[in-house]
Amino acid sequence: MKTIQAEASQVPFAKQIEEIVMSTPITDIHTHLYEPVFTELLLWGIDELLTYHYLVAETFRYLDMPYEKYWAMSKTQQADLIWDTLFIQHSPISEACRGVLTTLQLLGLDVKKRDLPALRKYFKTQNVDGYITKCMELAGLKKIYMTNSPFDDLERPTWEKGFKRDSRFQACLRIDPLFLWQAEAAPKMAKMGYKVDAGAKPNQKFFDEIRRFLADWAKKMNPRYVMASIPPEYTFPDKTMSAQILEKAILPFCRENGLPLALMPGVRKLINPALRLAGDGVGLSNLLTIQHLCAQFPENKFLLTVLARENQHEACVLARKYRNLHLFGCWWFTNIPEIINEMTRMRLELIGLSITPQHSDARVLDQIIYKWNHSRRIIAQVLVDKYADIARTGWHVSREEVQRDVKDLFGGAFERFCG
Ligand code: RAT
Ligand code: ZN
Repeated sequence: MKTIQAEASQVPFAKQIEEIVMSTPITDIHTHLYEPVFTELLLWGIDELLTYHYLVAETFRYLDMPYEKYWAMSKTQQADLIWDTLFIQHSPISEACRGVLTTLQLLGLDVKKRDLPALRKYFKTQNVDGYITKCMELAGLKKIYMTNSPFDDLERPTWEKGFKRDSRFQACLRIDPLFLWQAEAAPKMAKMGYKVDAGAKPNQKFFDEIRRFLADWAKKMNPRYVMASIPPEYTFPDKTMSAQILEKAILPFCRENGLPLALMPGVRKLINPALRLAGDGVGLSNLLTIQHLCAQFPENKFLLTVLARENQHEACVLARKYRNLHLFGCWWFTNIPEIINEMTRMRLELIGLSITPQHSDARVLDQIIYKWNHSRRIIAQVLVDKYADIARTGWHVSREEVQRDVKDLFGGAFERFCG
């Protein structure tokens, strides 16, 4: 066996591992990107990069202008303001700011000139279809998973009409309003032709109707999994409508159709409503809920990413106990180098390679470039340390073995888990 250490005379150990991690194709299992048929729902280009909601929240730290004044501006004016505030008046060192710079640099643009009009000119010359391929190549992605909600009035009509699918993208069925039985769920479902009465006492017919809704949408979308983000307080089992819908409609539906249920606990929605999409916060989740679900429904598969840093260790321990649980990604506020590093080490040390360490959560196409570049670098460093630790015992890995392991981390373990 030709081990990586045996080749060390030509290329150093760390360098070889880094090269493998930087070049292995990735399945990006959670984004907010769309196939081009969804036209303006697929965001891309410099103004979208600058008005990313992560940057909107950071900009308001420096402004005293009323929130509404910002929202009344055109997209170009908003981008100008964010550029000036976060990149010119201060140095762009936050992760989201740095991300814009990495993206531009890897696209071959000169960030040093600080010339926003020139940057805009570059994006004007791109066509969407070719640009998707270009971004995917620069990020090293083989597939982009979308977030697709039947409750979204903007995307629903396209699904209802039907269209020829783009093989670069994979649908995922997002059902937050139904999962949490929010006020909008029943009227929207009724409008779509499902007999669900928000006020009535739930009976078998009611749960069957929800299953019919899920089945119809799964048929339209052919999703890889069903997904919901949930608040820290979400509890199961419980007497709530939401818990009953989960037990009697969503879980049986997922089970019978072999679809994993992806849960994203920890979000406190709109703690500052004036910030709109940028206004959500984080809270510590009660992961007993996840424990109950995994234990009570061994035939269901659960994907899990948790928002609070303080929940990550407990989530790892749960994954050690329940093989119907797969951990993925460093989600949203945890998608910063410090926490990616910590979470990736913790997961590898407690669970090994049966995890998916990252997803991009990109909302703007071009972001896949920086999100994956930054994450790959950290994952590479963690793996170098882990392989070095076992090498000290005399256990050496071959190039093929490292490639196998990295493939698992970048989609292989996920595919095997989903079946
Ligand atoms: O990270 C984000 O962009 C958030 O706004 C959320 O969309 C989150 O990722 C989610 O999927 O709920
Ligand atoms: Zn997301």
